[in-house]
Order: sequence, then structure tokens, then C-alpha cells
Amino acid sequence: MSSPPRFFRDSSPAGAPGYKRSQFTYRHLAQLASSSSTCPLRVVSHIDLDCFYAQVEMVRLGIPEDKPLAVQQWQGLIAVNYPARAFGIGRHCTVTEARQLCPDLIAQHVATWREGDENFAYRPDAAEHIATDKVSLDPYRLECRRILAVIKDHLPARLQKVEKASIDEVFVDLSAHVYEILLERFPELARPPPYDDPSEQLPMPPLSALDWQADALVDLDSEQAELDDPDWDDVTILIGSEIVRNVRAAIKEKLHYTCSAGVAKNKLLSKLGSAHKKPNQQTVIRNRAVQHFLSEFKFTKIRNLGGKLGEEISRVFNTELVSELLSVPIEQLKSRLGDDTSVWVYNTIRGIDTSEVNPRTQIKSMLSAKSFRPSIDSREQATKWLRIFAADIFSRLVEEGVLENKRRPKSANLHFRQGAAGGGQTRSRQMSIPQGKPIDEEMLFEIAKTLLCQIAQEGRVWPCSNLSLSIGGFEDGITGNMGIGAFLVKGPEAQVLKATTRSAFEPGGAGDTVQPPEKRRRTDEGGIQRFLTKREANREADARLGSDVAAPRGGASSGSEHMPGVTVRPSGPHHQAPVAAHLCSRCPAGFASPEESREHQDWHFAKDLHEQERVGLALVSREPAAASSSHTGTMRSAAAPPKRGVGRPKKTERGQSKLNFG
Ligand code: DCP
Ligand code: MG
Repeated sequence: MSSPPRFFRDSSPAGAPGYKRSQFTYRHLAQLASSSSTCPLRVVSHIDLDCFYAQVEMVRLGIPEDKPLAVQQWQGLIAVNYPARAFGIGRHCTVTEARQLCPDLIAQHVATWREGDENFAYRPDAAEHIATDKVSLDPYRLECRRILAVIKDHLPARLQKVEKASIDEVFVDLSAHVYEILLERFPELARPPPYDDPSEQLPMPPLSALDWQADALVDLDSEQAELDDPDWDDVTILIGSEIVRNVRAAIKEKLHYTCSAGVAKNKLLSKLGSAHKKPNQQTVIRNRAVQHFLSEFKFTKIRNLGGKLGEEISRVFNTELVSELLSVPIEQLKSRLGDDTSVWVYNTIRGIDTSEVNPRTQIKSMLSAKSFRPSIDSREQATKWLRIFAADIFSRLVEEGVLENKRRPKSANLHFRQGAAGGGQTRSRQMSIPQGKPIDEEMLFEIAKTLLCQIAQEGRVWPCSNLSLSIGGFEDGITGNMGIGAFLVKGPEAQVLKATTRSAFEPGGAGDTVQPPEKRRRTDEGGIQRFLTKREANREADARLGSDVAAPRGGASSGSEHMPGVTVRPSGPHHQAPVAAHLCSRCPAGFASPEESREHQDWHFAKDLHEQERVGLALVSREPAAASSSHTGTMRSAAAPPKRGVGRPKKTERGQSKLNFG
């Protein structure tokens, strides 16, 4: 890849009089080396798997490439391979319609979790079990990871900038890598600029023709510029396209998947490029071709203009075409869209995008959800789903590096849609995730149950048509792991630590969306003494559990059996029959008031910490629950127009809207 192709000649000597000079300078070259997002020589690629879920199923089942296959979710289709598309089958079709179009269609249902089962599985009867199954995207997420690994393996580690944009697409900023290859091929570029002045123009590239091999090269308008000599931006994009071709070949060779790619100067253009010619092709948009390429588009096809913003622009300016919007002066855009949005739109339709390729996939929140048709009407049923949600989210947290404390969420939220399917009111409760102990699946399950318990306490909440657990407020590099030692510190320091720990466990924390102020627990007292001595109920529960045994793990011990169905209740001053209106989700205790119930939860928390210290665990060391997760929704940050009233489109992972609520 790094040996000079035969069609290169020598560069024109730098600074030599009479020679045509490049439009680029030595400063631009330095910007390329540092992957500056404003560098005009920048090279970015967007790589998108072809009919991704369908390919995963084909490879998994060993189905030949020319057989029509679609991936089914209940009665709908969520991925369709290219042979099936030739029959007119698309995601809009039902399975029945698709079979009418192509009787030989292989319709493979996605894997599902089944209520009460520990693991997801491919089940032949999944389509008939919409009420008891929840879609699992784990097989696709697993393949996504393998693909990412191949891509990263193929690029020099110190130069790579890869951003996972969704389950089947990545952006790669190739600038620094391209720079290195450029200098290998054209060592004269490594020389200092004439007069040591970085604003000096580069010599022209020494080439008569560029070999684009099998790339789809976006046309230029009319006779324009093809006659112009290639400049360094053409060369950098050519080198980028060589790298991408090799990456795609590696994915095909190692994992048997085809993908399509766009190669251009930024994310906006490369993304449009990858979709331009599918499947299994790459499209190159040279800088000189940008305007012509974009002018043929409807702007609603452009990233972040597909949503409400795009709709509003087409309504206001009565067009959907980039070519027509190009003639609208910036002042006119500003008068209708506001300053920031106008500038963003103005630049975008001209192919200007300086958003960074962000190698850290910044997940903002994770969501696991299920819609119930018919609705469910008991806490026991809901609790079974909470266990699945906890497993699902935990396995994604493991991927996010939570076990290594790389990132950690701060809050958990349970949304509960009350009423028959489609209608009703949404209730939600949020609480902080305790910062003093490692997160594990069980902790998430306990939190979810506590939140459910709070919602259920409101009374008259059943039936439930939709339930979702989400976590958010991710933070990098956590340092605040305290363990039980924090409680044993004396003096003012101890007060601070106690307060921190207790507030971290407060259900009524900052983001609590529903809880009325009077239900928030007091924060004026704390510490393990309080937890271990105060409540008779806690002692009783302690005795029941065994004094040095932390809350039980595993479905049976913390599942519906322990969800208080109002059977065994400790006796004592705090829960005299028949009141047990506030029931603990972890043990058989019941309480007369929500405050007592929350204090009891704090006791559980403190006891867990105690147990953790006792067994000397700094971190939970368990294998990722590969077989117990499902991907439903992950919000990510994305380069986007500035926020404004007209509903900035939110970047969600593709498939989310369709797959969230099995
Ligand atoms: N997906 C989904 N529901 C949607 C869109 C997508 O479940 N409404 C899932 C299935 C797809 C995967 O996400 O396989 C990737 O989405 P793409 O839009 O990239 O579509 P494909 O990869 O299937 O096809 P293409 O070849 O057009 O990229
Ligand atoms: Mg795709």
C-alpha cells in the first residue's frame, strides 16, 4: 500500500519559479498530520455494512449469498438482503406480503428473551410470542464488535480514529494515516517549507492520472475541473480510498461480510457516499465533486436534516432540493431559522462539516424496554421483565468498561406506562446509582425493583402497557469507590463521606421526575451505625438472611418469590398488621410509611457494602453476561445542528424506534 504507484512522476520543485503551485500550503499538510477537522486535505470514511442483520443470519446459518433472506421481528421485517430486495421486498413489508413477492424467501426471526428464561435464543415460535418475548440484538452486537476489531486491527493503532456510529456503521478519520503514506510516497513533502514559511504553497503533485480502481467516483458537473490538474486533496482522498478498500477486503475475508463505504473530506459527505452505491462498493467524493454531488440530493436525506428541522425548512422554503435551497441567501435563512441553525444549514448544503470523528463512543444513556400487548397487571410479571432489563443493560455496561471503572452511570430511571396498550399515563421514578460499590446485574435489578415498588405504591397503577429501565449520567474514570472504610472514618471527613454515600442512594435525587418533596428522605443523619442499629425491622430481616450474608443473588432469591405478595411480614413496632403498605423488594419486610421503607433500603445498601468489604472485593469480577443481554436503545452524542425550538433531530441508534418495544 505504501509503495509509489507507477503513474507518479516527481513533484514540481517547491518554490521553483514558473511552476504551477498547489492551492494547499505546508500548514495544511501539518493539519493533516494532526487530523485537524478544518484541514482541507482531510480524509474521512464512513463504512456501513450491507443489509447487516440479514448478513449476520446468512453467515450464521451458512446460507449462500444469492438466496433471498429477510430478518423478521414478529410479523414485520427489519433487514432484507439484496437478493430479496430484487423481488421488491423491503422493510415496509409484512412477512406475508414478502412471501407473496418471493415464495422462496427465508424469513429468519430475531433471537428473543422469553419471560422467565435466563438466556436469549433463536426460537422457531418467536413470532407468536410477542406477549412473552423480547427481541435480543445480541448476535448483531457481537458481530459488530468483531467487525470493529478487524477495522482497528487493520489501521495503525497510534494513528487510528474510529467512531462507532451505530450497530453497523463507523466513521474513520484517516487523515493522520494518509499523511504518513503521503510522506512515504512523496518524501519531498517532508522538507521544510521555502523560507520556513508554513503559508507557502506546496508544489503541485507529480501525477498525470490517479488510479481509482473500482471506486465509484462521483461525477463533476459538465466539463468543469476534470481538466484541472489533480491537487493534493485528490491524492489524499485517493490514498484514503486505498486504505478503505483494504479494510473492506479484510472484513470480507475474515468475517465474510460485505460493506459499502464513502470516502470524502468529512463525515457529512462520507456518510452520503456510503449509501450512494450499495452493496459492496465504495464511493469517492473528491472536493471538486462535492457541489455537483450534493445538488442532486433532497436535503431531507442529509444527516440531521431528515427530521423536524428538515420538514420545517421544506415547508418554509417550499422545496426539498439542495439545489434550490442553495440559492437562498444566508440572511433569508436567518430570518426564518435563527442565526445558529441557519449557519449550520447553509454550511451543510454546501458540504461543509467540521465535526470530529470521535473515537470514544460517548454513550449518554442505555435503555431496555418492553411493550405489553396485552398489558400486564401484576408486580410479579413486571419483576420478571426487570430482571431481563437488568441483564441486558449490565452486559452493555460491561462493554462500556464499567467493570474497569472507565465509565459509570449515575442514575437509573424506570418508566411505567399505565393503562391498556396504546393509552394511559406514564409514571417514572429515578434514583441515583450508589457510587460506593461496583455496579453489577443484581444491583441494577434491585434498583429497578425499588423504583417499581415506588411506582406501585402510588396505587391504582395496573395494568401496565410499557415498562422501560434506563440508566444515564455517564461519567468517565470514577475515583469515588469508598467501600465500608468510608463509614469507619471519624470526624468531619466521615460526615462528608456519609452524606455523599447517602445522597447517592437517595431515590429523591436531583433528577427525580415524579416523587413529591415530602416523600424525599431526610439527609440529616447517616452512617452505618444508623443502618445497623436503628430499625427493629432490619434486625429481623437480618436474622432471616443470616447476619453476614448479603442480599441474595439470582433469579429465585430476588425475583418474584421475594416480591412481597403480602405474605410473611416481620412483626414489630414499625409494621403492625394490617398496614404493610410499603414492601421491601429484597426481603419480606413491610413498612407503614415510604420513609421507613427507604431507610430500610439504605440498610440493605449498607449491608451490601459491609459484605463487599468482608470478602475483600474491590471490583466485581465476573464474566460479561454474553448470553444474557439484549440491545434495545442507546443514545449517543452526534454532530448536529445547534439546539433550537423546531425539534432538533435526536441521534438514536438505528433500529431503536422499531426495536425498543418488542
Ligand atoms: N434496523 C432496524 N430497523 C430499522 C432500520 C435498521 O432494525 N428501521 C437494523 C437492521 C439493519 C441494521 O439496523 O440490518 C442496519 O441498518 P441499515 O439502515 O444500515 O440497513 P441495512 O444494513 O439492513 O441495509 P443497507 O445495506 O441499506 O445498509
Ligand atoms: Mg447497513
